[in-house]
This record gives sequence, C-alpha cells and structure tokens, in this order.
Amino acid sequence: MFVDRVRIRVKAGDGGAGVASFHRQKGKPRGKPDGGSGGHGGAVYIAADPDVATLLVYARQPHWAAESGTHGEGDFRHGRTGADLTLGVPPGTVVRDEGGTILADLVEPGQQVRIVEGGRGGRGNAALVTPARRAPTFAEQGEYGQDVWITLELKLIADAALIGYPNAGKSTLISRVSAAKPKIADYPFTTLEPHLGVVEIGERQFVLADIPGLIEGAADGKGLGHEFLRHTERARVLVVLLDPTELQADPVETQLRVLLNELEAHSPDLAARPRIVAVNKIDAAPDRDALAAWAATDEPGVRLISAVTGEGVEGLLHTIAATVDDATKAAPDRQGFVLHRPLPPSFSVRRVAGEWLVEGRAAQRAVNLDDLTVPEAADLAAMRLRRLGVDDALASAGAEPGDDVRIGDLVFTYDPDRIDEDVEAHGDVAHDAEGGDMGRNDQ
Ligand SMILES: Nc1nc2c(ncn2[C@@H]2O[C@H](COP(=O)(O)OP(=O)(O)OP(=O)(O)O)[C@@H](O)[C@H]2O)c(=O)[nH]1
Ligand SMILES: [Mg+2]
Repeated sequence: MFVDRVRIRVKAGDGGAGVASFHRQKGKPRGKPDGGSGGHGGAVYIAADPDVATLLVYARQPHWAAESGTHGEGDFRHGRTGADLTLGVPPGTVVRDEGGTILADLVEPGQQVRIVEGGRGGRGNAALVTPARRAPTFAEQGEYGQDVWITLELKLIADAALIGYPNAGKSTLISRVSAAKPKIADYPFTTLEPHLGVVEIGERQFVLADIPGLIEGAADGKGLGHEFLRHTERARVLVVLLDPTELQADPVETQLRVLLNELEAHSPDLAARPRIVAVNKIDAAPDRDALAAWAATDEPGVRLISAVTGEGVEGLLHTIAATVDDATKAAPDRQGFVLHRPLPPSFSVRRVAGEWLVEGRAAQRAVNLDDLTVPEAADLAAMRLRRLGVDDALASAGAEPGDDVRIGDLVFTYDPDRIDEDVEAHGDVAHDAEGGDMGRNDQ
C-alpha cells in the first residue's frame, strides 16, 4: 500500500507538577520548604528523513505523544524532563495544520519543524520562596502539553514524470530504464501508486516517476488522475507518452490534447513546464508512416519509441536528461521551508455571558497553582495577572470591581486593589507568569 496523505494527532508531553513539601526537623514544628519542581514535557518534531520511504507507519498508528515530565518531590528533587519525539517523514512531505495552513514543506533531509511544545513543569514550593513568602504551602501545577491534529502529505520529488493514458506503456518504459519494477498489464489503471526510478544515461542521472494513468476529466476527479496529478507538481520535466494502438480509442493527437487540457485544469504552472512528447509502441503501431509525418509537424519533434523493443528509448533518455539539466539551471531546487508564525498575544480579554473571559497561555500559567484557597497563593496569582497587564486590560475593557473574571476553570472577582503592596514589592520577580521558564526550549 502506498500512503501519501495521513492525518495524525501529535501531543506534547505534559509538564510534571511541582510539589509543596517541607523538610522535617526534630523539634521544629515546621521545616523549610523543600518541594522540587516538575520536569518539562517533551516537544514533538516532524523531520525529513531520507531513510523513511512512505507515510505508511502513520496511517497504521495515527496517535503520537512525546514523553511527559515527572512530578517534583520533596527534598528538592526535581522531576525528569520528558524526551522530545521526532517523527521521521520522507523528504517531500508537506505538513499542514487542522485548518489546512501549511506549517512546513520538508524537502531537505534533516529539515524539521516543531509542531507542539511540551507543557512547562510546575515550580515546587522551594522555588516559590521569596523574602515576603518564606514558607509557601502551595506549588505550581504542571502545564498540559499541546495536542493537535495535523496532516502529512507526500509529494514525490522527481526530475521527470511520465504522463499518459492508462495502458500507454509508462510502467513498461520505467521498468526498462530503471530499477523500478511496477506491475505491467494490458488493462487500464494497472499502476495505482507512483513509482520512482533512478535513470542513468551516459554521465548523467535523473529520477523518473511513473504516475498512474490520466484520463479525460482527471482534474475533476475522474479515474485516478486527480489524486496523483499532484505528484507531478514537483517534477521539473513532463514526459507525455502517447499510445497509437487499438488499446486506446483516441488517436494520438486527441490523447495529447486531452492530457494537456487536464494538466492545464489542474494547474497552469504544470502545463507550462518543459515537456517532451513521445509516441510509444511504435513496434505495434497500425500506421507508422502517418505517425512519423504527424510527429515531424511538432516543433521540438515528437519522438517515436518502443518501450518493448527499445527503439528510440536511448535518444529519449538523453533528451530528458538534457531538459532536466536545463530546467535545473533555470530554476534551482525549490527550497523547503518551515513557517515561523508570530507568537500569539500572551492573553486576551473579552466579555462572554456576563463574565470577563481571559484567555491565553500566559494568563493560564499565572494562575496555575495547586491550591488557590491559600490566601498567599491567591495573592501570587493576582500579582502575576497584574504584572502581565491583565488588570489594565480588564480596566480598559470596562470591568468594574466586583465583576466575575474567568480564566479556564477558575472564576474570581475583579478587585484591582486587592494586592498587598508588600508582596508585590518583594515577590516573585525572578519568575513572573510569562517568563520565568527554567531554560525552556522557547524559540
Ligand atoms: N507492443 C508494445 N506493447 C507495449 C509497449 N509498451 C507497453 N506495451 C504494452 O501495453 C500494455 C500496458 O502497459 P503498461 O506499462 O502497464 O501501461 P501503463 O501506462 O503503465 O498503464 P497504467 O498503469 O494502467 O496507467 C502492456 O500489455 C504492455 O506490454 C510497446 O512499446 N510495444
Ligand atoms: Mg502502469
């Protein structure tokens, strides 16, 4: 089975929770805070790997997750960081998000894109100690790793692609000139999946693709052409193969016109690509002279070949190699790319159903404490929100003291004056809500 488009779910590792713990000493009612921090979760990357030939493994197993961080423990023991997960895909794989937006076009081996970031580990109470808060009885929770669905689509990278009606002899030709051995038979749509073969001719070599047969209406989804036309998108040169035998109802002129129309309908760019036209099966053609006359009317010259006897094949290969060379010089390799999106705003505020809804990762982080019923913890969360600018944003959005404010599952009352100035003065400068990440892999 050839798999060239899959939808997979990737999940980053969760961050481990920080722990609130106290060192017990004999004779002391209350020891020093010694709660360790949770480890960060691992990220998930998609990387172009030349050793991976298909997306088959992802069709079989669509769920992938990086390792989670482990929780902190007492005695200052931090949790372990979860390992990143790198999923190898064949070079030529395009990665899209749920909405269809391209995230990366992984062409070069080794090129990679980070899809999801691991959840941040929560700080233990030892890390939350400040001069004003000597013995916090709370800790930060771990953050969930991001969890998304993406689509992987493989677009084969070939120098030249064989285009033709079903039965035109495309597979016969590629199996004659390369190590590719697709099935050959005199019924249409024998080839259901693209095959790539390396052709060596003289000093040169190029990659030739055998694409399933194209029929009229392919660009509208008829036959198999539609699915596979996109495989030709990366080919620098198109080789159009015509079949003059009674296996085809259409004469070669009509076949050529239909094929070019389908290319044009799929993408004008494809139709404009350098192309070479050849009539195959010349050994079995009913009227060889008429074909030769027609072939000569074409400017660059339509070639007459036989994939079975080998007539004209070597000349065709030289022409393909030279055309590929020219096309390569004219338009050097398309570079792959990884898209870098602007960071989303750290939070946003809007009025929903009588509440002020505060959304965004930074705001979520600010209140990510395990026990907000502890007044000190609530003060810390409030101070982080203020520092983040949430109070100002609420005020300018028109919030009044006493209004309900929601962040995730947490609902609290808007009270711009609640923060103890002493806490604010001494507190928590080193790790406010947005930054304060312990050497994370933020890009
Ligand atoms: N006489 C003769 N027969 C040929 C030649 N090339 C291919 N054939 C025959 O044509 C039939 C179709 O060949 P394939 O190579 O399977 O054709 P295809 O274009 O790959 O067909 P699809 O995969 O269905 O699109 C087979 O019976 C081949 O033996 C040729 O040069 N001369
Ligand atoms: Mg075939």
